[in-house]
Amino acid sequence: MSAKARAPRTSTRPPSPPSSDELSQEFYRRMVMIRRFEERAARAYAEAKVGGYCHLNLGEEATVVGVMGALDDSDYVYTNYREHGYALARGIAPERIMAELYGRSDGVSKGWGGSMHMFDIASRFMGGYGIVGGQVPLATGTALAIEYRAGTEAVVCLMGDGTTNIGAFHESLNIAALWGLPIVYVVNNNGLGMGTTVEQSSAEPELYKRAASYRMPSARVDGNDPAAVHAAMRVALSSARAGVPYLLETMTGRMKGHSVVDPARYRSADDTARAQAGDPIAAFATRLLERDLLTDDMIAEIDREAIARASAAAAFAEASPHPDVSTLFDYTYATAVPNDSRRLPGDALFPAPPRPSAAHTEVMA
Ligand SMILES: Cc1ncc(C[n+]2csc(CCOP(=O)(O)OP(=O)(O)O)c2C)c(N)n1
Ligand SMILES: [Mg+2]
Repeated sequence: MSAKARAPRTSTRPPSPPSSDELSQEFYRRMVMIRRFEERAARAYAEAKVGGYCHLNLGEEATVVGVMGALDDSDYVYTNYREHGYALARGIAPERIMAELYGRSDGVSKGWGGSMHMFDIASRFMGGYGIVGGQVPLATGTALAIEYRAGTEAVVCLMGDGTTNIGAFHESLNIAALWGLPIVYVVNNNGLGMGTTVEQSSAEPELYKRAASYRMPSARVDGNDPAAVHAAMRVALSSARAGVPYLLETMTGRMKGHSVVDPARYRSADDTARAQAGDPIAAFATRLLERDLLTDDMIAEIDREAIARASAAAAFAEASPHPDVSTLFDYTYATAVPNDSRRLPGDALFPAPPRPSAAHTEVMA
C-alpha cells in the first residue's frame, strides 16, 4: 500500500480482454514475429547495414507480448535499450523499426536514434534508453504528471535484472510508493546483466522482494508463459491505476549474447543450452497444439508470414533515404549553451566577435 491514502482512479477505457483462445493464438503470432524480426536484424547487423549497438529480445518474446498485451492504448511505455520487441508489440510497423536500425529517415526516430533510442509519441512509446536505469526516473516522472492531472493512464517501466542495483531504481520506487503513482515497474530477469549473473551481483537475487522495502506489492511470474505474464500484468496495472504502484518480475532466459556482437564466452555451454531449451515459442506452440488451438500447418504459415514481413521490413529500410545532416538537431530539446556540441564539422568553435562600429572606432581614436 502507498503511504498516502488516495481515492482509487477509475479508468474510462475498458480493460484488455482476459486470456482467451484467440488471444493465445494472437500472442503466438506476435512472439513469432518478434523472433523472426530479431533474427533478420541480427543478419542486417552482420552485413554492416546497422550501426551502433544492437540488443535483441531473443528468448524474451513471451514476456514482451504478455506485458504489452495488457496495456491500454493510452498507457505510456518506457524500456531499456533491448526494445525492438516492445516496439513491435506496441503496434509500431516492423518497417519503421527496421528503418530505424538502418538509420534511415523513415525510421521510428527518423533515423537519428538507432536500435536503442526508438520513440513514437503516437503510440506513447517513450524510448529506448542506453544508460542502464536512465528510463526509471523519467517513467516515474510521467506517472507523477498523470497523477498531477488526475489522469487514468498508467506507465509501464521495463528494465533488466541488472538495473535493480542502480541508485535511481531505489529512488524512483521510493517516491512512487510515497506518492501513490500509477506505474508498474517490470523487471525482466534474464539471469544476466551483460556477463554478470544475478547471483553474483544482487545480494537479494529474488528481485521482486526488493519492492518490500517500499511497501510496494510485487510478484514473480514465469516469463516464458505469455498468458501467465499477461494475467500478472493485468493485476499489476489495476493496482497502479488505483494509486498503488507495483513491481512485476518476469523470469526469462537470454538465448544469445548480451548484444549481437557478444559471443558470450563467459557463459557455460550448459547454461546457454538451458536457455535455448527453455525457448518460450517452442513451449507455447506445444501447449497450443495440445489444446487444438494450433495445427502444424498453422505454425508453418505463421512462420512463413513472419519471415516474409521481416524481409519486407529489411527491403523497406534499405530503400529508405538517409536523413539529411541538417536535421541532426531538429528533435533535441537541450537549450543552447556556449560550449554545446551543436556544431557540424567545419563550424567555428565560438561565433566570431562583433566587429567594432565606425562610431566606436572614432571614440577610441
Ligand atoms: C549507467 C550504466 N552503467 C553501465 C552500462 C553498461 N551496460 C550496458 S547493459 C548493462 C547490463 C544491464 O543488465 P540488465 O539490466 O539485466 O539488462 P539486460 O541487458 O539483461 O536486458 C550494462 C552494465 C550502461 N549502459 N549504463
Ligand atoms: Mg538482464
